[in-house]
Amino acid sequence: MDSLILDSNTWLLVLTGAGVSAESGVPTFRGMSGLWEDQPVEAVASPEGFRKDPALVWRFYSERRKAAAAVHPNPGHEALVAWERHLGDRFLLATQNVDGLHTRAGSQRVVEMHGNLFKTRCSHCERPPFEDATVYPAGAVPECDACGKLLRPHIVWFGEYLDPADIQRIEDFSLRAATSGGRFVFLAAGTSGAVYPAAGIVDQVRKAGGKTWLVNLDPAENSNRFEHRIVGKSGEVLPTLAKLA
Ligand code: BJW
Ligand code: ZN
Repeated sequence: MDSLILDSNTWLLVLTGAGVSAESGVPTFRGMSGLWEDQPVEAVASPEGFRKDPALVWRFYSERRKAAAAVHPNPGHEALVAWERHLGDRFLLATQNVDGLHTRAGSQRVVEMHGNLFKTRCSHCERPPFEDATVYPAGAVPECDACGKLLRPHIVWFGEYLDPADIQRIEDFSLRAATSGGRFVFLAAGTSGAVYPAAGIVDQVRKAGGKTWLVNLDPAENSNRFEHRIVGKSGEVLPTLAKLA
């Protein structure tokens, strides 16, 4: 297996997906065949789904809050913490995962591109997102203290824009990495490469002259765009992949 050298010249951007949390016991989207209770995930993870049946959407997210609160980070999460300690500001972790496990493991330089399961925001007013681990009872839909309209999970659903500040952070890091005179490396782990804009980062990094690595259990939809591909579980591969120099 090739080794990933992380030395004082290296800038590392990591992208993680649901596969990285799989060994903690969080089901992946592909693993669920894109279904929840026999309906497509889009029915409960889209603005249309929320407009149609907000109680159903809150039941989906309440169940996932409960499940995510009961699991723990795995060796894959821990390896990323060690890499970050070694590289400091030359490290950035962009995650599509909303379970908060990277932060719980100790990662600090994290961009949660698709939001966070343990945050809620108003569907209507400008009240900022707030911490909320409440598991709402079936049928309940919480309302905003400020405007009385419906609260919603702080999640980026299909067809919604990612927070421009999050995109900017990834782009700024990539620009600094590419112009640093050092070695720019991108590693994606546990992601099917099917959802954009995350699945397109590999192309941007290659254009900027970066090296690209993929660690995934199955072939990803964008596999052939990576130079180095390692098939395996992130909790087994990541802890031994890097040589910290
Ligand atoms: C292991 C493992 C182990 C298992 N170790 N590996 C460009 C082209 C085409 C379409 C678009 C485009 N740009 C935007 C779009 C539209 C859309 C999109 O991408 N659609 C595609 C389906 C084609 N994107 C959007 O709507 C995004 N918004 C946007 O771009 O706004 C502007 C815009 C709007 C409309 C049109 C055009 C532009 C928003 C995307 C938000 C995604 N949200 C979700 C659901 C909500 C979160 C939640 O409730 O949790 O986020 S979708 C779902 O997929 C979730 C995930 O974060 C995301 C990615 O999934 P991920 O992480 O890759 O998981 P899986 O399950 O798919 O794969 C797991 C992988 O791990 C597998 O490969 C396994 O093999 C592997 N694995 N165990 C290592 N132990
Ligand atoms: Zn409000």
